[in-house]
Amino acid sequence: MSTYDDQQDCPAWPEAFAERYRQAGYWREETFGDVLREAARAFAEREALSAGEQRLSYRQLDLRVDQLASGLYRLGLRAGDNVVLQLPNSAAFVEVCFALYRLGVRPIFALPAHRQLEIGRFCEFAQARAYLCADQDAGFDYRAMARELKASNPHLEWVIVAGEAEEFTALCGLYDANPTLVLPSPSPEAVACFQLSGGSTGIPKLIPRRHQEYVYNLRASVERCGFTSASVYLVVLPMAHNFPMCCPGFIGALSVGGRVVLSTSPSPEVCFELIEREAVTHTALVPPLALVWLEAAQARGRGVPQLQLLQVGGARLSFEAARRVEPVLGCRLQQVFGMAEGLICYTDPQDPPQRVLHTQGRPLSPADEIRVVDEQDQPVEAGQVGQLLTRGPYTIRGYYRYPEHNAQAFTAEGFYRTGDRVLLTADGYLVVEGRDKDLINRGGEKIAAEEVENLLLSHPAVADVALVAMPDAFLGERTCAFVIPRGPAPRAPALLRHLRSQGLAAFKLPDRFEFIPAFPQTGVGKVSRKHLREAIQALYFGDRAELPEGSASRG
Ligand code: OOB
Repeated sequence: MSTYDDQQDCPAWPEAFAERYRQAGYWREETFGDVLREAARAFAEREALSAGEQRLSYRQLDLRVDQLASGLYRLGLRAGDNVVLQLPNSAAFVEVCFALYRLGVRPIFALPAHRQLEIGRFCEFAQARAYLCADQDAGFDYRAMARELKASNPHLEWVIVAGEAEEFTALCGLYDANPTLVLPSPSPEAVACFQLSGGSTGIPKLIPRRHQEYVYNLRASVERCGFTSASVYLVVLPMAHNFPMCCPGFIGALSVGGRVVLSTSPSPEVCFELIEREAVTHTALVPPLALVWLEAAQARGRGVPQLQLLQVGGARLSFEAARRVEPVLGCRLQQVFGMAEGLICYTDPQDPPQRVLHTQGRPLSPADEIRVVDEQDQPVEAGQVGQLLTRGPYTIRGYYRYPEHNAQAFTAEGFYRTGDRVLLTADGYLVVEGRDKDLINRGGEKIAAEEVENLLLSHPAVADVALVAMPDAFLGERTCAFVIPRGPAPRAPALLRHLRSQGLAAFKLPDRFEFIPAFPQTGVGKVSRKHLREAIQALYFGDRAELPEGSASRG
């Protein structure tokens, strides 16, 4: 029963590990489709979801999911097909997500901010048969993008649109009134979906998450975070992301009969009102949003005491901000250090303040294996900072269709090289100290330096470029592109136009450009990103002496 039929594309756990995880009761014969079905049986008439005016009971949600699964099957989608899903936070997202889970059709969870370049790559790389999007959102028309995608991706058979579909397939027309088809359920071992890796080198790194391990991630998170049928979870972050989806997120709340409330905006004005009106008990934010909420609560002289637990993760939360959460917002703080590849660490709601404020939590599962190592993969001394390697019952063993990268990203023993620099405390908590990977964490949004560099290099006036992080009080990090011009320095707006015209998501556009004649080098002649980071840091703190002439910022 442990045959992974897609092992070639999606490396899975060796049988000895799979057996261990099953024996321990971590992996059960359960899919996401079953999770909703079970909740719908137990909590039929309770409210499952509220999105604006729309309210759905568990029974209604479960039925709509079946109706949609039936319609998607009728359309021609089959188990094992890949589709790119790009919807804003909405009831439609929840229904599509579970309908695909029930069918065994595998969504690639794109973010609403992704544009032509990213979506095109996902479609092409995964040979997606369908692209599911909104008509428009936040001033962007996804149908216009879909037209170009369709023209350049021969595998893309359907564009399914929530809202005004124009020439495409309307999502609302796919709900079969009488879903009589008995659809085959996917195996619990099958890939449920693809999460996205923060980094991308041009080839998207898709993270295959399988039903039983991801459901384990979900159920264990529910337990650790104390979600019950009385919990009310507010979705603020894009719901396609692992954090608000399964840690424990909206699916966690639904799995135990809780209520899910969707917000149309992450702003404190909108969210505070929802928290008060809907008696929200749990939500999840990235650090910059937590800062905005703190400022707003302070200004109005009132927190949101209905909230029992505020989860903050995705990037490092400063001690100063962490310290203010409880007194200013009136709720408990939980730090969450996680990654779409698997490992999730939480501080415990019951932990003493020192742990909650100073650490990023301890691993979710007793079977999570943690190693903190030096450059030679040797364990560092206890309490020292090193690179974090991890292996466990819900951490992937490889990316989708990427064997050459997997050989570097995982050790021979199957440990994932997280690229994070951490310290492990004597009581098993992790403190995130920094990062080794060439990835910039812009307030929780991850940007692979190489991806942006490659696009800038294709501009005729750019001879060479290095993208580095510069410190930022609000986002933690912003991006600075150091450019060696070919001839006279180009202007920053021209470079930004060049990036936009290639369809790059806006959050990846450099915040600042610096034009320099040459890069500082390391001992072996490589570009010293460390020196560049130091140079921009010096500028940031007002010391211009170290920087060469000629700079311009995105403004
Ligand atoms: C979450 O997932 P990803 O895949 O978007 O990003 C993972 C990376 C980590 O490797 C680390 O570099 C950084 O984001 N990170 C943190 C952090 N949480 C994530 N760095 C410092 N402190 C933290 N608390 O970001 C994610 C997935 C599930 C739950 C929460 C976050």
